[in-house]
Amino acid sequence: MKICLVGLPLSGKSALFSALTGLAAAPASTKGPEQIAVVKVPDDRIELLNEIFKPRKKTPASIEFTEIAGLGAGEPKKQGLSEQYLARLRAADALLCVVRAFADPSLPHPLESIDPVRDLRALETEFLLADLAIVEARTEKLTKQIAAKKSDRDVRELGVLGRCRERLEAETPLRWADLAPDDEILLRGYRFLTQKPLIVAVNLGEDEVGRQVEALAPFAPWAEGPRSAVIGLSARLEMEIRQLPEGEAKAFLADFGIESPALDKLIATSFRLMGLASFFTVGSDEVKAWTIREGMRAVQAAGVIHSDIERGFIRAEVVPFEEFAACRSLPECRTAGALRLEGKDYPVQDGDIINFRFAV
Ligand SMILES: Nc1nc2c(ncn2[C@@H]2O[C@H](COP(=O)(O)OP(=O)(O)OP(=O)(O)O)[C@@H](O)[C@H]2O)c(=O)[nH]1
Ligand SMILES: [Mg+2]
Repeated sequence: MKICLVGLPLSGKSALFSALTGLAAAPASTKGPEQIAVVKVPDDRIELLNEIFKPRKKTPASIEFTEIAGLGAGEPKKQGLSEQYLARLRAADALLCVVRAFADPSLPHPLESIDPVRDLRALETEFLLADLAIVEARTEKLTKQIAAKKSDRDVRELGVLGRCRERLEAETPLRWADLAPDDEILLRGYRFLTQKPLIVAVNLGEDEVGRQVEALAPFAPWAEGPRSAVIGLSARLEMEIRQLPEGEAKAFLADFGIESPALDKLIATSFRLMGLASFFTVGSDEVKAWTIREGMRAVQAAGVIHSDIERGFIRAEVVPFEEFAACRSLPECRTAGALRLEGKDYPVQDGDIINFRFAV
């Protein structure tokens, strides 16, 4: 799962990215104009499983963050985003928009004043226009196709695109457009930017991070809207925290009136917004979090581990996490009746501990 960092120049993307790479499971790699970091998803549950099973190996879930080279200063105003830039954004599963709220007279803002809501709107407008361009091109093509040879599927798609156009023209991002689930599925192939989950990282000044309520109030629509979230942080502080020895971080945070680093929350929020969930496999060899889409069926979840387990699926032995945490061992769970046998169609729940029975 990939999250792409976007933002105006000097908004703090690289600072945030280095904070994230400080947490990376694998070293950050640089591939041409983009840098990639694979970041572990913080999860108390896997820590508890680790404590109980004392496995040789612990594997938490991870997600990938990419920073792509910044937008040119005047770019959003002039000719829109380049096709190459857009293609990179479209490949992402979610967007992390970094907007600058910190003031620093030595760093000129590309739009000359500090106004993070304006910056966010400017970026969203670019995304809306990019989506609208796709809708228009496809509508034209479908209209011709239907005139030549009418098919139900094409007619339906044209209808959905019409609804998208209405929303986009009213400046409603598609993630907030309240489309029917069937419409959403039909649209997936387009990889619309405004349909992707959006995390807004408001890069606050060091003097503001301790009292965020006021600074974040203007972001209420993003905080409240479906599939979007807002997180206030100081990218510079987050980066500095990663470089401190464990014991010193708390005191450092306290100096700025913050309890805990924002990065854990950012990663966990991203994971949730993308509609992801974890199930666990446990044992003395390895305790591992597997990433699935929320509500995935047991047989599909088995396939995430190995296609053989999916093919030869017999049943899943499932213990919900809370019940495991109470019993603290699988035999205890069995005795307590907390271990259930589930079939192929069981919708896996976040936190389930699963042992798949299979035969190939
Ligand atoms: N005061 C302050 N400065 C910051 C903060 N975050 C970043 N900066 C500074 O802002 C400048 C730009 O930060 P970057 O992280 O390089 O910004 P960027 O978005 O990656 O910029 P481009 O890659 O050029 O688009 C650097 O000098 C940072 O040290 C912050 O939270 N507070
Ligand atoms: Mg940068």
